[in-house]
Amino acid sequence: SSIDSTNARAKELAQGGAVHGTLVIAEEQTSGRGRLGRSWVSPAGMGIWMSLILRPSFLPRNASRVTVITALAVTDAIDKITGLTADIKWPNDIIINSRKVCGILTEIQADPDTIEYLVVGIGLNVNTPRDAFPEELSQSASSLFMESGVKVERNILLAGILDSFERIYNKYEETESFTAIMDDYKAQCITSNKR
Ligand code: BT5
Repeated sequence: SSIDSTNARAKELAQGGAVHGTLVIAEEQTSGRGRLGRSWVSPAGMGIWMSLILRPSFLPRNASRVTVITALAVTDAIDKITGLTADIKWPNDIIINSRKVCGILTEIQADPDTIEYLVVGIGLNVNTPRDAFPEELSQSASSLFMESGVKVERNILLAGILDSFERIYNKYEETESFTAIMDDYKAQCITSNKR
């Protein structure tokens, strides 16, 4: 129900041998983390705060591809379940109407040639009302509820994200071809060809 950070917990579990596909999910995070020591606001009961443990067969230098796959999975699920059109802001933000609704944090433990484990964290503002965001995020952050006016069943959305993720990720692992995935990413990325 409440945890410091699902990414931190997932890394502990992965160190202890948790299997590929293990999911850590919480109602609330008390120290949700972004990249580079930034924090992630994760109030109780309003969003999806989760981390997936993966043990990929591909090389460490391709680990950031998981962020791309995750961004596509999240935008696909948002589109299918809410009808909202979400864009991707390179490298790890999901944006609706110029505001951030989701951030992705990918962390790896690796040797030079082998990924021991990878944790992909997803923070998605689902039913967050405007006044639940701190003042400093009031211009930049949004939620699916704020954008559509409709509350979204988080379990359904969670299932949708995992479904899309599994489809895209497995296809990549099986074929090791990233071209089609990158084409989809570029088509949705609002920062392509911009300074
Ligand atoms: C991210 O970092 O966008 C990655 C966020 C990942 C969060 C998930 S939640 C589950 C898992 N467990 C964790 O501890 N983390 C992951 P970054 O690109 O560095 O963006 C962070 C910045 O986004 C902050 O400095 C704020 O400006 C802004 N921000 C913080 N909380 C936000 C929120 N709830 N909605 C929108 N923007 C937010």
